[in-house]
Amino acid sequence: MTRIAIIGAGPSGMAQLRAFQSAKAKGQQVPEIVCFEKQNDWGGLWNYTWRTGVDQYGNSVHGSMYRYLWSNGPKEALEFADYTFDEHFKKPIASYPPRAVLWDYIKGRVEKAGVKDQVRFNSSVNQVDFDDGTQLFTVQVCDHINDQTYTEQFDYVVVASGHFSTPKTPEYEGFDIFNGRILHAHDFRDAVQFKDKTILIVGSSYSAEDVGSQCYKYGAKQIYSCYRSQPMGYKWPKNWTEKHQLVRVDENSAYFADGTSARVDAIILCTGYLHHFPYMAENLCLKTHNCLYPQNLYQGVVWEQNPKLFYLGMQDQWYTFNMFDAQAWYVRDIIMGKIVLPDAETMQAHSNSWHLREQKLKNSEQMVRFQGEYIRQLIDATDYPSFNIDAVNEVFMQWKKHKKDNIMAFRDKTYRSVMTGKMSKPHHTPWLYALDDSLEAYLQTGNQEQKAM
Ligand code: FAD
Ligand code: NA7
Repeated sequence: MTRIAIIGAGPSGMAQLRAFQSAKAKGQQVPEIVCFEKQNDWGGLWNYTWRTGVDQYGNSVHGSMYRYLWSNGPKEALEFADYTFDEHFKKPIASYPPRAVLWDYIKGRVEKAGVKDQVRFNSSVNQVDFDDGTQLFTVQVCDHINDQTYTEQFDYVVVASGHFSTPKTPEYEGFDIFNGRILHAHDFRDAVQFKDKTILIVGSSYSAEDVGSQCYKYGAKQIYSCYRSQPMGYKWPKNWTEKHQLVRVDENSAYFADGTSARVDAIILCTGYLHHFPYMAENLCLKTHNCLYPQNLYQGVVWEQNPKLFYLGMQDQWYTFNMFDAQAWYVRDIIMGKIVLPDAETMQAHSNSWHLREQKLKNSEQMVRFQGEYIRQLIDATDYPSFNIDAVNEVFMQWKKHKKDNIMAFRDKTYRSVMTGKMSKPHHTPWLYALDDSLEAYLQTGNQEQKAM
């Protein structure tokens, strides 16, 4: 029987499991699937861990999410087309759920599908090689429960190990003598630790914006953020100042390109992540940065040099869960022979044309529409339930506007579900005052007066 290895049981790996299960539910013969997950549960980044550095087995900690993380985009933009929020929660919920609520949602679909027995938890993939003679992949795995390493062979490999876990950490002059704490966003876990502190955020993208906002919400005294290329440019609260590029630090202060300086207690590097696949043989290893159309991946998923290998979710992400679905259904249909791939030259020409188009995108609106179009053509090729991509693009446009209007209140806005046509309900407590991020607190009804910790 054809065997498939999926590496990682985060949202992308879970989408792949669900894609095959949906074909099986329609009476189709599906291959044998083994999903390897190094953590002890599924959900990927959404499966929160307090750990930083290395985990209990000596592996690098995968988690980059923190306590109090709420969705940074509306749930209406990421909703599964085959499993709506209404189906899962049985009641309307607001548009920006906390991490635990989204984790519950993504787990709900695959629990319903009954695919958990295909996942080997506490199992890290250490090495993947391909044999040209046998046309098989050899996957070496460490089973951490039994502390044993073994190998198995597979016809296809789907890499779904994410790309927001290996921090990109620039070095600035003086970091080695700075008296305060320096950490990367990957190791940021609890904003309460920065209460009454003056912090410097380096970077100007999603992590910078959200880690800074968390610290503001939980009582940081003063926030400075500094940018390399573009300021974030939101209307920040009075105690948040955006600075030019960081030049150097000394024992207690940071110095910026515009000649100003500031005393700071801690520096949080929100400087992005590396695509890092240390377990892949060199000729199978994707090398890219955080962009919308990584090179060498036909249709954003097929490893052109060996189309038995696939990568899911490697793009920079406006769209997330439903994009992983579109990709997973597409990969499933290649493996099941329903989609026939063109020759290598045609695949490369196709990828290059998308790559060149990406270079010409000028603003976030064009980027959203570009990613929407990419997803649309994947969905059109499979039986994944079709949905109105233009309407989702418009949800993103509203979201951008709401952030521009008020960066500390955009999470109080509501949006219409493209999947059900229903408007979401406002949350019982404005985001800024909702200090408990638990699923229970979020789902309870009535206005909650929550006290700062
Ligand atoms: P991941 O979620 O990273 O899952 C990969 C899985 O692979 C993990 O379970 C990991 O343990 C496993 N794995 C890795 N290496 C191995 C190995 N060698 N062997 C076995 N298993 C392995 N998206 C949104 O839609 N909304 C948000 O609000 C949002 N906020 C975010 C906030 C932060 C701080 C970050 C970092 C990302 C955020 N994202 C958000 C984007 C996020 O990337 C996606 O939502 C999603 O988690 C990606 O799913 P994935 O399965 O591709 O990767
Ligand atoms: P991103 O979106 O890749 O952004 C990285 C940011 O870091 C971006 O502003 C970069 O500025 C900045 N950067 C990178 N290197 C440096 C150096 N050397 N000095 C200063 N600034 C630097 O990563 P995020 O972590 O924000 O977001 C990743 C995901 O996490 C995202 O999907 C969210 O949902 C959460 P640049 O513009 O390149 O000059």
